Amino acid sequence: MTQQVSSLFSDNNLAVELKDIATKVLNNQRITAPEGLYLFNNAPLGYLGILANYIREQRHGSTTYFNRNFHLEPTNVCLYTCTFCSYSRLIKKREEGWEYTLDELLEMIKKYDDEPVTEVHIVGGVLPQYDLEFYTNLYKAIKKHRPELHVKALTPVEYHYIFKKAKVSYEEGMKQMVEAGLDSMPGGGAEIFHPEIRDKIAGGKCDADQWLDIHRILHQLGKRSNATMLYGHIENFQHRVDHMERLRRLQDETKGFQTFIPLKFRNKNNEMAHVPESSVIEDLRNYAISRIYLDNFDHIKAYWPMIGKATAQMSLSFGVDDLDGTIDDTTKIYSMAGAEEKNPAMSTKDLVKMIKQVNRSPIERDTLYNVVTDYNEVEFEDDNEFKGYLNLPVVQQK
Ligand code: V47
Ligand code: SF4
Repeated sequence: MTQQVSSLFSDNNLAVELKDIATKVLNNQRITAPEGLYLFNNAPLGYLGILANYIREQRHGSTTYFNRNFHLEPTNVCLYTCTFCSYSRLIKKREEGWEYTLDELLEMIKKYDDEPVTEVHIVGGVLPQYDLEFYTNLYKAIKKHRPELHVKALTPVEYHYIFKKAKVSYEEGMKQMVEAGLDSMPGGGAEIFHPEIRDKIAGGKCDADQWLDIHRILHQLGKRSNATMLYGHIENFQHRVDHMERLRRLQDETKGFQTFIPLKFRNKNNEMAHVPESSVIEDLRNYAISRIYLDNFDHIKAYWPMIGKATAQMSLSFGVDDLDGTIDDTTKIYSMAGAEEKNPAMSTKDLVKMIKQVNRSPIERDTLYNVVTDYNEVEFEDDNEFKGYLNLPVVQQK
C-alpha cells in the first residue's frame, strides 16, 4: 500500500462507504454498480485520484503509451442525424461535405509511405455507396500497398448498416471484413448505451445490443477492439454506470477489448450547443472512476486533441496510461465540435516531452501494445528549453 492510499484509511472525515470501496480496490475485488454510482455522486477528486493512480501504477508503473497513427475519413456525409455530431453533413447538404473515391483514399494512404506510422484509423459517415464491396476493396488495397500497416476501421454503426444492406449476417460480414484486411475496430459509435439517452441523441443507428454483438463477433474471430463512452451531455451518472457495466460484462466473456476511451462531449456547431460542457474536475473524476470500475480493461486512454494537452497531462495521474496521438491534422471530428486543439497534430518529440514533463515514461506502442520504441533513454538536444503546456506560474523560493 502506498502512503497516499494508507492516508485514506486514517482520514476520520472520509465516509465509511468510500473506505469500503478503497479496501475492495486494494484487495483486487470488483466494485458493484451501486458502488460505482456512489463514487460518481459522492467521491472527492483527491480520493478518486489516489485510488485510480494506485491501480494504474500497479498495472503499468509510470509507463505511458502512445502510438503513431493517422486518420482516414472517407466521407463526412451521413444518413444519420446524431444531435451531438458537428462533423456530418446531411444528405441534403452533401455538396458541403466530402465523399472520397477508393483511388483518392489510396493516394492519401500513400502520402504516409515515408512516415513511421503503424496504424490507419478509418472512420466516417454512413452512406449507401460505402458498402461491403467498397470497404473490402479498400482494406485489400491498403494491405496490398503496405501489408504491415494496421487497419483499425469503422464501428458497429457502419457495419450494422453495411451488413443489413448487403443482406448478410453480422458473422458473415465481419468474416469478410477480416479476410479483406481488417485488423481491429476502434471504439466509436458507443455514445451512451441506455435507450433513454441513445434514442434521443443517436436515434436510428445500431442499438446497444447490436453494438456489443458486432464487437463480440470480432473478438470471436481473434481480433481486438476498443470501447468509448460519450459523456457530459444529457446523460446522468446512472447511465454512465450502466454503460460501463455492459462493457465489463462483454469483456468478461471475450477479453477482446484493449482500451476504454471516455470522450468528453464538445458543444460547438451541433444541435446540442445549449448543453454546457463538463468541467475539468468532472473529466478527471470520470477517468478515475472508469479506471476503478473497469477492472478487466488493461488500458484507459485519453484522446488529447479533444481535452487539450494540459488536461491530458493531468489525466495521467487519474488512471489514464495511454494517449492517442495523431501525427497530423487528419481528423476533423473534434476541431469541428469546438475541441481545444484546432489542428490536432503533435510530433513524436513533443508528445514524448509532454509525457516526461509529468514524470511518466513514454513508450511508443503498436496497436496491440507491443513496444515499438522506449523513449525513456532518448534525450532531445533542446530538452531544457521545453516550457510545457501547464503554464504554471513560477513560484519564488524564499
Ligand atoms: O462515436 C462525435 C464522438 C466518436 C462529438 O478507438 C464526439 O482508438 C465529443 O470513437 N463531442 C468517434 N465527441 C471517435 C472515436 C475514437 C477517437 C479516438 C480513438 C478511438 C480508438 C476512437 O467521436 C463518435 C462520438 O462518440 N463524437 N461528436 C462531439 N461533439
Ligand atoms: Fe453520422 Fe457518426 Fe455523426 Fe452520427 S456521429 S451523424 S453516425 S457521422
